Amino acid sequence: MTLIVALDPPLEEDPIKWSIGIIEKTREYVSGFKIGLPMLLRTGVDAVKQLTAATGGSSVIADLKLADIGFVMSLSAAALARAGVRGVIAHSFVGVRDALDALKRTCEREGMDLILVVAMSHRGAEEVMTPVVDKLLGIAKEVAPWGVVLPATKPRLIQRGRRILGEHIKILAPGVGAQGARPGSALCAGADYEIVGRAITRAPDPADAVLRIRKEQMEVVKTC
Ligand code: BMP
Repeated sequence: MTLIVALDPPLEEDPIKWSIGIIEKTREYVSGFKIGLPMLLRTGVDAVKQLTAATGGSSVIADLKLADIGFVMSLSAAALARAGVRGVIAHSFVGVRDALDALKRTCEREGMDLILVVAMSHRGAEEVMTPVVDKLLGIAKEVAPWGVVLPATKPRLIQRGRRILGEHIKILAPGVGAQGARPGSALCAGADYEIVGRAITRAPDPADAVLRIRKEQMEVVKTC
């Protein structure tokens, strides 16, 4: 399956109840779920165990976009691993030595997937990140994480990432739906998963939204 649901709960909802509701409606049709700071700040890491238990085997990725020295990033990753979180997202721009090298060792020790942000979906990413994308891809290649984040809104960056990183590193692409990219377009460019948040979680019927997005992914992939 090629879909990951981004769970970013509305402030007026109970974040855990709201997330479990979405997880139960969609888990059989998706590869996993992504949680981030808006959730973790409100629930703390222990409550995340309820989410990882509710997924029934699909994975939960913690999108903290870590960007610190290796020692500190490792503390965050290890705390998440102990709550049953399967993967953690860090920024690639912090570099390898004393940073991502240490985080990678921690992830290996904790049995966790490391995912590095190489480029981003929003327009401001053109100011600093996109101009140095080859450098960031070089860091990702050296670290050899389980996966990288490349934006669905900029398919040429996904194509470039696939060419430079080869076939073994997974590409996760956010930006489908609310940010404008069409379901399936990032898969056509070389991504393994599309990350979709609001187009699913804010839909009146999230299960129906997932099914429609999957159908569109399949139709688009047939034409690429
Ligand atoms: P939505 O489909 O509602 O736009 O959500 C996209 C999700 O992907 C959000 O959780 C956001 O943090 C994440 N994301 C993104 O939108 N762009 C990036 O470049 C990197 C991300 O992690």
